[in-house]
Amino acid sequence: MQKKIAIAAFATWGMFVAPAMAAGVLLEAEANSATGGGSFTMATDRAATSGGKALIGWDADGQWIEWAFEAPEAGDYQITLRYASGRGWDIWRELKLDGQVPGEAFAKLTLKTTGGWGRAASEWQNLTLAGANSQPLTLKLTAGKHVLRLTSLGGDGANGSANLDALVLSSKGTDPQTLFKP
Ligand SMILES: [Ca+2]
Repeated sequence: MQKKIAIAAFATWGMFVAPAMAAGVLLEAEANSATGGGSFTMATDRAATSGGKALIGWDADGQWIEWAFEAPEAGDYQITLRYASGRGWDIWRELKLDGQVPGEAFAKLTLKTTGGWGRAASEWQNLTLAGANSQPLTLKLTAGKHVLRLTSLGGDGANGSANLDALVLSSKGTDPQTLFKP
């Protein structure tokens, strides 16, 4: 299931003051807690996947993946998707946190083509979700249990097909790239 990762934890000791702990959560596509609205396949033949596996066949409008996870600490978390799409058009996803769209920008997220389906490492993209002002979108999480769901809204073409490797939630000061497990 989900892995909680503490990148750096410093104990207060003697006269030394602890820096803030940087933290994040790795949600592997293949280690979801539920899926629906279509049929995913777990692939082990794709290049450079986190955990060695990815979910392919995210093809249908309304098809969704959900993760139950625990936030290690309260705070604002950025969201980074590792995905592949060989479609020649924009594809769209909706993000829900605990059953609600947590802000207008999450109602319709636009993902660009990555030029393939992840058979080559270069066909995967690690995309940190950003708003219209190019600033990273953040989820305000309390410490403890949450549920995150991504749903396909199709795309600007025949469908919104994509493959998903993993998703990372990272608190400020944590490089999301360090949380994937290549
Ligand atoms: Ca994976």
